Amino acid sequence: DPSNQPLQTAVFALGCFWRSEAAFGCLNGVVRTSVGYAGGSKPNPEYRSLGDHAECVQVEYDPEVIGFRQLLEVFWSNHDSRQVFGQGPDVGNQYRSIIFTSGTEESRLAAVSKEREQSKSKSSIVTTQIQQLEAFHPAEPEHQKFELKRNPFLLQLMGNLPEEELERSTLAAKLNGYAAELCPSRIQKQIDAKINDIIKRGWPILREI
Ligand code: MHO
Repeated sequence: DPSNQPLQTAVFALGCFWRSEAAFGCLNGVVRTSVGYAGGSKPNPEYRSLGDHAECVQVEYDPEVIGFRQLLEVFWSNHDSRQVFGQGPDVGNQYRSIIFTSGTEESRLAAVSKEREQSKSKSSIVTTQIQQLEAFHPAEPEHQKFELKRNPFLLQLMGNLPEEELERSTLAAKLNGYAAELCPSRIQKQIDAKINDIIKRGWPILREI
């Protein structure tokens, strides 16, 4: 791990989890991402029967590099929190907007950020819920790093890692965001340059960005 600090974990629901995972994966300080279900009570949720859960991303991050506050900014800027019935074409309770917290400080930061978001416009209501995280249920492998898996070129560039390695890899989290074009443009360009360089040098395997 990049520093000696223990990693911290945050979970957010903001629409389809393929996109959510991509949006957080490319941030510096994010070490691992995974998608899953949380916010409901159904035991053993699955994609086609997730019950009352929401689609979520779990973000493991290095608190020396990125903080919960910055993750909240990424949360707000990557979905429309005023949509009652989901995001765009994705309609339903499973796409609702939730900030999961652990402890009073995170709850306070979440509440402050929600008030700030609401104050930007009074003409519609921010629907985002703030909940203490109870359980995060990891989703099926085919939903993990979904955007990256749609890109055989990038998978090959990483040396076609086995599933378990792909799920735990920081590089895979980054490239998943890159594949979806959801990295901040500075990072998107950095990765472009790095990939071009690798290709020019004759296809060694990409191990880090
Ligand atoms: N409309 C999306 C939803 C996927 S998201 C993981 C689809 O292509 O099925 O819910």
